[in-house]
Amino acid sequence: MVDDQQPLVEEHTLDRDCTTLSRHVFQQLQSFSPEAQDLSALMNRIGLAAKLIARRLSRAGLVENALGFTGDMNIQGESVKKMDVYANDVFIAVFKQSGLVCRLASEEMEKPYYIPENCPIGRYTLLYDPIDGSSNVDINLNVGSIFAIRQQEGVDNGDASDLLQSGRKQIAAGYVLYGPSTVLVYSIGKGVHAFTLDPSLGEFILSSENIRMPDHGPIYSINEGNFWQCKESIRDYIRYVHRHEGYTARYSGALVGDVHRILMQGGVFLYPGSVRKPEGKLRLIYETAPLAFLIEQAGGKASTGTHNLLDVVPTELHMRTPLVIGSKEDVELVESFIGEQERLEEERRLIAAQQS
Ligand code: AHM
Ligand code: MG
Repeated sequence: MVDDQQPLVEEHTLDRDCTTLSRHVFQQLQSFSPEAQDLSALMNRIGLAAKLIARRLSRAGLVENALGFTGDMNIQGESVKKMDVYANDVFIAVFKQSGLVCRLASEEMEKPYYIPENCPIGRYTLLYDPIDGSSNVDINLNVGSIFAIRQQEGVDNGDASDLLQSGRKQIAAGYVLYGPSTVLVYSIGKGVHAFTLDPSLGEFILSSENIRMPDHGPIYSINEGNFWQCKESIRDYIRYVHRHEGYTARYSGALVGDVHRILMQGGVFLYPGSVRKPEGKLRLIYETAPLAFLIEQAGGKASTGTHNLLDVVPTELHMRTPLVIGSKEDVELVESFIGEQERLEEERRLIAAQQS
């Protein structure tokens, strides 16, 4: 009896070990169509970028020029770290000569980067934040990469204007979390799946399939150091969770880590607008929209506080949005504090941005 079952156990283990990223995409699409081939190859390349970045992070304290600042500022006016530049270049390098991606747009580049030799055939654009939470890099805490894939629409005369569309145009999105292990979470609009890098194989292997997040969780994740810069509505929300049992705070300084916790355990992450900066800090196209796509796919919700985040149409590549993301009930609780008045203010702000 036991002997009879033995091969089954091994079969199961082998099957799991063979469920690599590219195979999983084919399984999801149930075809070897050109679209499935493209998406599988795209995910495979993103996986390669993640492995290269994970390798450098794991040895950062031992190699020259891995840690610290470059001395430059990026388009956001933030000091650039050496690891930001390395990771940005890794994504470009893995997509060169891929024949898949014509344009890449990232937090670290003012304008999209074109790979002209791919453009006649490669109709995809990669949007990415190469190192999210880079303040954690020099102290060996978790960081991430965020990515989204969009299909190019129409002719691009060099202004990439077709990128200025809502997050609903994303065909795939995800993130890589560089923590105690390296985890890649992705969705192509068919659920959310997590892969763990098996260093002995050098492969991302499926570790959780069809992740569904709870409708409510105990975590609230916000930089409370900004309490007095927050609008009164957000201060009221923070007071509410302080006064009610069942809430606990977690904030790592890296969005990917905080959102991953919420994806797995439920709760809410907020980076709201402040009185002085109503647009908040996080960028729409390569930070908040990809995460919103993923969290919706897992049964959660993402909002600016007043509007569904996936409906926001960017007015420029590096546009920022406030973010409230996580379990449905917890996001709706935050929204209930924000209310009608701020919803109207937000609408006026978006219309003004579109007209300017
Ligand atoms: P980065 O991509 O430049 O690292 O900025 C984004 C990060 C997020 O990962 C994190 O949630 C947030 O900025 C932290 O900001 P703050 O230090 O203001 O709380
Ligand atoms: Mg970031």
